[in-house]
Amino acid sequence: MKLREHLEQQGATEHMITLICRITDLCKDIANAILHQQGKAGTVNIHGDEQIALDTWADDHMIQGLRESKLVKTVASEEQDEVVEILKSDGEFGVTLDPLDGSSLIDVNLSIGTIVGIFEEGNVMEKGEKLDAALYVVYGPLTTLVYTIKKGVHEFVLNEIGDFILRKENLQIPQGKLYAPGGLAKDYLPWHSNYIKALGEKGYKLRYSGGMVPDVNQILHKGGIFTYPALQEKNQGKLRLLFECNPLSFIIVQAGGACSDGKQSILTKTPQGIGDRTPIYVGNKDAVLLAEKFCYESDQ
Ligand code: AFP
Repeated sequence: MKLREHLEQQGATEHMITLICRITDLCKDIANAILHQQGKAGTVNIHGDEQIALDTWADDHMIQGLRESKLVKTVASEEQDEVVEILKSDGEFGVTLDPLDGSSLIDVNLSIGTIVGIFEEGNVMEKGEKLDAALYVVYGPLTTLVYTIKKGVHEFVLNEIGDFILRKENLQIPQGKLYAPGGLAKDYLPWHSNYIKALGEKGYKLRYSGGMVPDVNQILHKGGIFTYPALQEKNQGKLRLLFECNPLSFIIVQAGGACSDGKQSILTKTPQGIGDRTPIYVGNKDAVLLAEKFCYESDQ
């Protein structure tokens, strides 16, 4: 089954179907562009991440494609300093974008991804729990798409003639024992170090690539926990609330998992600014609850 047919079967609105199909067509262009990626752009985004030419190209390409769709009112992109207002739009959607997450991994041939959050009412500075849809694409040995419109989590694979074909329907995160621990161990807070140690003692196996999209995708399929914690000098960690943590947490929660910043669900956090970062624990409920237990006990 092709993506559009599946979206229709899910009862998505025509505008949502058109928007998601447009976004995934843009991701196909990114998949092609990765094969011919250029060198560094010599620029840095507001988060201080060096931008390669492909980062800026992918960002421009996606924003232009959303503009032409005439369905999108606002776009917040990891590569932009502020929210982009699309004035001549007939639509109301708000879209958050991480056009090319993990781009520093391309030159060592590791998988990377695109992350998208969709709000029907246009305001991209909403809590993650207000998302109406979310999707990610993994550019790896396969190009796969995972999406939800709050009616299950579904995976598609790009075939040889450029169609996303249904691969797995109604994905539920299995109980598993993989852990993907981001950040430098020397910078961990004591309670987080104790948490990671406890996972090891429980028999969890380390699987971490440095690409959030493939790492979280692996947790969705095999179970366990992805974390990028608060650090000694960075109490909000590294990963962005709007562009990375909200859409991916939304998908994992829709697949029966859980998410937290150590104290509360990530999806309940009200964004204060486009560049907000947050500590993140996302995956099986028991592993997320264990992190919150360690965090709580550290405050006593
Ligand atoms: P880049 O986009 O700069 O490669 O960073 C990728 C990322 O934002 C996210 O995809 C990873 O989970 C995280 O950073 C890896 O960060 P560390 O390199 O500090 O582990």
